[in-house]
Amino acid sequence: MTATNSSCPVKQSEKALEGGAHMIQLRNKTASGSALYDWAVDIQKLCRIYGAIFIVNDRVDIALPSMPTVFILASKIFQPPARKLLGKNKILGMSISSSQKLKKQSGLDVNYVGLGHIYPTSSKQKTGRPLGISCITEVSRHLSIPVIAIGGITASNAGEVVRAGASGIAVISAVAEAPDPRKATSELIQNMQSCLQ
Ligand code: TZP
Repeated sequence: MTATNSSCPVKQSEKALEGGAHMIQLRNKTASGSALYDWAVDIQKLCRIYGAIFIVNDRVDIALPSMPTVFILASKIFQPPARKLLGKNKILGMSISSSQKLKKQSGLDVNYVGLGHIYPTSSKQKTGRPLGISCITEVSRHLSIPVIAIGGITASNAGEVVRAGASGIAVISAVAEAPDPRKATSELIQNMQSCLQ
């Protein structure tokens, strides 16, 4: 999964999709609702062309109503209220920043968990100590839903992340800051896949 928070998220998404990204997450905490909505419409069109999944971070209002298959990564909106808002055909993910927090969630009614940050990252403003890959193994052992590893993931550590039990990775810097985002995406995917063979 590639997350995009750049000033031109549509172009960035297109490059990542060309490189083989399976999911695009629109993650922007400052843009206006109308800008976000326009980006969401354009990125979702691209995702349809490439057969990829489109996720909107937290913003249920943007993800609704004209986007029937949008997936949501929710860190603040929790089920069941979020579930009601989203309707039946939406898929809900939840961000988890430690295995302790996971244990506190009773009746976890989400479709996947975003776990991070695994390594040091500059993409999150408030970051404590990185969780490290052992946390991926611990959390994925407790869950029967996919665990998506987040934070500081690069082509050189993507393999160990997958070997530790992650079903996928979510990346910003390694793609957005790469000289060639398409190539960077495809290297990340290759390195993950070679660890699964
Ligand atoms: N959500 C999706 S990716 C991400 C978050 C919070 C952080 C990505 O960190 P990095 O180190 O830029 O890949």
